Amino acid sequence: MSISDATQCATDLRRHMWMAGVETELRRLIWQIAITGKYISAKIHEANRKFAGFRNIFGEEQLALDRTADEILKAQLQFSGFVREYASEEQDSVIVIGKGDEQYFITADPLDGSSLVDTNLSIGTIIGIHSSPVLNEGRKTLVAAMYITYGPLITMVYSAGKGSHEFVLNREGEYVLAQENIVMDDRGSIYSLGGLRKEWLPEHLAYVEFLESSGYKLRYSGGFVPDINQILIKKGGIFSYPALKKSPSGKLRLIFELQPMAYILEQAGGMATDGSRDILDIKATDLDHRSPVYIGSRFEIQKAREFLKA
Ligand code: AFP
Repeated sequence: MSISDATQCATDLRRHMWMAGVETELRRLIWQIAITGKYISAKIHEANRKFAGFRNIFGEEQLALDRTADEILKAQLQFSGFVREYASEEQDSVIVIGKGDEQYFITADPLDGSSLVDTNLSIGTIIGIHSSPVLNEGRKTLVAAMYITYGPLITMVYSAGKGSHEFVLNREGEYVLAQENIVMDDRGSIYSLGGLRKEWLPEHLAYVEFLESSGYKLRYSGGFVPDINQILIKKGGIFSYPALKKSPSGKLRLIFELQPMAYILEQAGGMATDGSRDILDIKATDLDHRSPVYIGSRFEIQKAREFLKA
């Protein structure tokens, strides 16, 4: 039976994963992380209510939110009993949270884009689930990836290596299937670019001029999760945070941000590259490893490779 047949009536997350044949412990872990999104979202709302009208102290609250999201996530992962090590963008080193015989190793950006909280734009949580220690090539260690968007709706996209699927949190607090097996088109019509234009390298600028002369529309929020979500849900386009003159490795972190998103988009038929290598084939050398990125539908990524080679 195909996943599609089997999940016709499997609209909630747990049932969907079960019908899709996701292995028991991984299923429970993904569920536990998805639920954590509810607690993090409650904290975002709490902070916004508490500090509305007091913008000058919002910076402190934003830092506190990052830490709070990290604490909540770490506690939930520890509680799950499935996680041996936790690597978070909020921590300087990998933290051992298990007893030593647990199956999974987690990378997390608990609250990406937190500087946007006061603007009421969407922000998100990004998770990589690995079967071995995380400082390696993502393609060798990742067994699942997921992200949660905190926007007008809370949505969650996960892939456990059998397609990428989108869920929406409903009023009853259940994640309900919105799209199963998302398939991106070969080519899209939007572009989303980070970094200052004056800092871009000539080959990147030439690529952007190609996109602009081809009629691509600019769509950039400054939040990696909603910007990638937009490309996935619109089924095409390109997001790039390129190498910059002052920072040749760009801004975004390989294991916390780029590899989980590359995993999800590849599972939907998209691609992700640093200009020459697939993002998932890059071996992380340290937790702070950064990389330029071009991620989206196939046509745009292949074009980016041609321009960057030239
Ligand atoms: P913050 O978590 O500090 O808000 O950074 C967000 C982010 O890491 C990522 O979500 C965006 O894609 C990127 O930075 C935006 O960077 P610019 O502000 O340079 O456009």
